[in-house]
Amino acid sequence: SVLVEQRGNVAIITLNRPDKLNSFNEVQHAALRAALDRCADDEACRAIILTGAGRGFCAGQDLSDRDPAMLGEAPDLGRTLETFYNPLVRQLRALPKPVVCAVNGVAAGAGANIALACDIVLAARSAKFIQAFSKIGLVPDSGGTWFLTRHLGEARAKALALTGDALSAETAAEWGLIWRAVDDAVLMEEALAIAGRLADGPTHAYGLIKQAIQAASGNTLDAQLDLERDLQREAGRSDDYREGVSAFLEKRPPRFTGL
Ligand code: LHQ
Repeated sequence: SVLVEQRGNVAIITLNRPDKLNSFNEVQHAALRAALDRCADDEACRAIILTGAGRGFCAGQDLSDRDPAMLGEAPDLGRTLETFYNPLVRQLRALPKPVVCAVNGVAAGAGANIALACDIVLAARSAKFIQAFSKIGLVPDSGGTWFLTRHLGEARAKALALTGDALSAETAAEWGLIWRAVDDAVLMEEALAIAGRLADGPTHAYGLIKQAIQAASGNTLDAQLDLERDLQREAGRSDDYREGVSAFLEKRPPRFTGL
């Protein structure tokens, strides 16, 4: 249910249940988590692209999955989140390598919020982001209430979550929810260009940059200055820092190893 293709130092991970708009069942959860783990551990993997097969990116939970834990007499959806969705969101955020999400089509429910958990989100102009949860009597999950509120503010976050209305890729980009909307035909080309560039970059520093930016909105300036000091101390001891400065002084492009 997940395809993994290695292109140079970029791993392309494709959610692959197109007849169900790549919605998640347990098998797809396990396959995605394993693919992300493998890339985290593999020095040859220095950037990831997450995308979907077919016309959609991901429609969230597979609602046709007859798992009694989800539709029985007393379902415990909190447990489903704790077991599957929350660890996935935490894994994407903690992964010390950049994750580019190429949203190729509709991203609904948890599918939208998993996209937003990635580091750089590119979307095809035809793609839509839908907080579909309220339409089935649920609450946005997988970080949705956090990402929407942080990126958009309460007014837009609440309206999107309460109405479940679709947000176009273009508006999502204008509002600062995602990085860019691009023409459908060039989505993968653009995603590969960004991921390829990042895969040639100072991977260790990128991991630290993720940490710093993710910590920022929960920190005071004082605490953030301390964190930057600690992370910069670490970055300053990397091979790539030495290489970056040498290359600058020698007026040549750097050859980063990620170490
Ligand atoms: C689907 C799905 C789907 C199964 C399309 N499941 N088949 C966490 C904790 C525990 C439990 C609950 O959930 C969660 C997190 C969540 O993600 S809750 C939110 C779950 N997702 C949704 O509510 C979205 C449901 N889907 C839709 O509203 C529409 O399909 C969208 C707006 C995504 C796309 O609409 P269309 O482009 O018109 O496509 P479609 O509806 O015709 O779907 C195409 C096929 O995919 C269709 O199958 P069929 O056999 O009729 O061709 C759909 O049944 C199937 N599909 N989403 N989530």
